Amino acid sequence: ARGFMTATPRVVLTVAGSDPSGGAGLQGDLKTIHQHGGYGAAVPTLITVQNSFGVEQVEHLSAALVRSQLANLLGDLEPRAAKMGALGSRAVVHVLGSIMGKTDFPWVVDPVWLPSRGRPLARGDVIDAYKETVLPRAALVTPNAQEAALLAERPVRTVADAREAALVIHELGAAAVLVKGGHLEDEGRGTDVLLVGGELREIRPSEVVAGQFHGTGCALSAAIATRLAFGEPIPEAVIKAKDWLGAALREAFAVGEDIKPVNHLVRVRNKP
Ligand code: PXL
Repeated sequence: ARGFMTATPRVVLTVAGSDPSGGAGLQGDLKTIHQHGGYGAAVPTLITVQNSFGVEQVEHLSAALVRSQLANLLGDLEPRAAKMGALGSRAVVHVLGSIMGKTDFPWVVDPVWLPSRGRPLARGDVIDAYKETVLPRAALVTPNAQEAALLAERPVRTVADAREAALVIHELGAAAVLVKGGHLEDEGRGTDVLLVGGELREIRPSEVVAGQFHGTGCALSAAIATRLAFGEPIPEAVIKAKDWLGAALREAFAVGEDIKPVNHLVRVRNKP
């Protein structure tokens, strides 16, 4: 008789919005997780109407529906790591905070409130809700300069500002903080600041890829989460995810007529 191999993959969960254009959100995350060797599981929080020109419309799922999806899933599957992207409302942020408190795997929190173009992905005052419930339970939070400024309540224009903001966000309870430098001014552009284990370091890109791309932040946080699922420590996971993202931008896909999505299919050179 023929035997069957039973492989147990590393499950990586994404809790995010739907981007039907496939570059960002759930769709982009699943591709990223898969490309890094993880088994992607996905809980949608909101539905966008979107193409390469931006977000046209946003419809939020109820907090109760997000809660049942998560409770049902986590009663069965056992993720090794998770990431959260757009949550959309205070009520959903609170649901995530309470679920995180009952899990023992690391959560990468990508605070997504505004898309690069189009309608806001969050309504009402979600920032305080993040501070109260989600940040204190995050293994890593990955704001860009604008999001870091909102969390830290100070301007973030230079690498020095990003370092200060990372310290403030760590004080808010996030175990580790990555302030992404893609929108910093001048020579700071592309330099990320990572605060982990009480140590601040700057991570320079091997090359700054000019242009605007879709799905960049989502791809980075999903790649980091998948690396954490394989047991990689945060600094290595961040550095290697960023290397992969650089290649994914250099070889961005020509899909749609306007902003190009990152190339999730680019080879991962240092698979976790
Ligand atoms: O880029 C952030 C982002 C995250 N999640 C969803 C999005 C976007 C940007 O458009 O649509 C669902």
